Amino acid sequence: MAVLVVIVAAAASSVRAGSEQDPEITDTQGDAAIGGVDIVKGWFAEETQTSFSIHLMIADLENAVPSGSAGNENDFSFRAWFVFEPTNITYVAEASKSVTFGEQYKLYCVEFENTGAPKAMHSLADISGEWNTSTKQVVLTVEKSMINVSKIEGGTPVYDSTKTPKVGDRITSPSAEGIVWGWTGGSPSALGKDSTSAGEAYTFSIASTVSETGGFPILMVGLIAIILIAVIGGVIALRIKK
Ligand SMILES: [Ca+2]
Repeated sequence: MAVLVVIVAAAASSVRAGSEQDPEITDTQGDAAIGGVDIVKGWFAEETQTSFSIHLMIADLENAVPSGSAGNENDFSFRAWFVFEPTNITYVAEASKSVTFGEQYKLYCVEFENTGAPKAMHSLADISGEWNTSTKQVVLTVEKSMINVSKIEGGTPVYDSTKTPKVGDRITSPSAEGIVWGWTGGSPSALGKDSTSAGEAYTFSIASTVSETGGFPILMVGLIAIILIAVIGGVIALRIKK
């Protein structure tokens, strides 16, 4: 029986998704330099065969109201950063609100300097999202087929659709940032920023080893059956010996 418990526990821990109660990203409340960007937590959830969602909870999201006029405005953006482990490519899902462009949701991949500092964000696609002041959440939904960059060569993303997330693949080191951008005469400068690099690895939990209806994985049923047969066989063999 102990063997069964160990195997079932191992199967459960290999698939994990975040939640509001168990977020991958946590940050102090009340530490933001400017109102409207105080990140408190973030989590990766609602995973299906083809997509997953990133939730960022902002304590004072109701204060994230763009102001000013075109060419001289304060805009807000929230970014969730994560690394897709098999390719080591860093992605950014971004929600932004601005006077000029309104509400926008985008996915980028990130190019780094040799020093490890971010060099450029390459725009990959528009994504769907929600900016909800009543739940204090910004939700970004990423299609897995968009996570298809294998490397960045000469400043250009190189696509390889075989590199999209598969069973057991991981996204690691998730982090988040909230930014207020000041645009004066077309040149942006960061007015205020709240960010956290805290995070845990998140394992993609899709596909055939996990039933879509939440049923028991067929592989696990097979394993347990084999163990039961072995145990029963052992007991019978011992009795015959006696
Ligand atoms: Ca904070």
